[in-house]
Amino acid sequence: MVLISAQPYDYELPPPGCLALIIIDMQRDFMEPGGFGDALGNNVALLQAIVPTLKQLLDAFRVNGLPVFHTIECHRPDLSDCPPSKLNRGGEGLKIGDRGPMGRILVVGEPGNAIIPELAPLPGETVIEKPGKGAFCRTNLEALLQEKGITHLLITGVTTEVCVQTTMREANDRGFECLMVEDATESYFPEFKQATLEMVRAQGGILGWTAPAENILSKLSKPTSVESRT
Ligand code: TIU
Repeated sequence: MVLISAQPYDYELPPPGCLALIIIDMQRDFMEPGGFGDALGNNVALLQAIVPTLKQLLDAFRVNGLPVFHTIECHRPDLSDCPPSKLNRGGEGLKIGDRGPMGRILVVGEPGNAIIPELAPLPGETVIEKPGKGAFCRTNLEALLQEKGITHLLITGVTTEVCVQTTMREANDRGFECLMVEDATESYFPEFKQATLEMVRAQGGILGWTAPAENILSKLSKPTSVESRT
């Protein structure tokens, strides 16, 4: 049994192949000036802190041949998948579908909608295009995970209290054992990130577990995985 030191208690790793890395919305629209996050009035520079850690996790999954799922928050060019309740939110800045310096905000295929180059998906890695905050809303993510026999999810990406937490709640309700990686998720609001981590692991892990990436990386070394596969 491989245990990861986590809060509120150790997280037991499933057999190899049953654990997936979920990377939520590490796209230019949230990470760079001129995108959706910026248009909402946020300091996007705050999100950069997690990129090296997330890259380490991604590399570890790739080296061990473990499943990785990326998501992007996006809408069709005609915005038919963007309800008015979402389209009309926000402040004075650019709205979804408006043209900004990185193309149309949150529209699929536009330069700003791309995942940042450091974490760009490799051929064969699944990219889930999601119109909502949660990755299970109007996507085939649940079917894909079930098809592959995945039961455990490491949840990472941005922003902690919006798309990351929504996805973790959706996954938890669907029976997945979820761990939010503390230093591989970030928010425009440090206090919201902290509160999210605390609410996830409160009440005996009401939504799942949290742990720093190092606790996972130290248990994902290639020899361990190869050994347990044989
Ligand atoms: N605004 C904000 O914090 N987040 C989003 O709109 N989407 C995601 O979290 N990806």
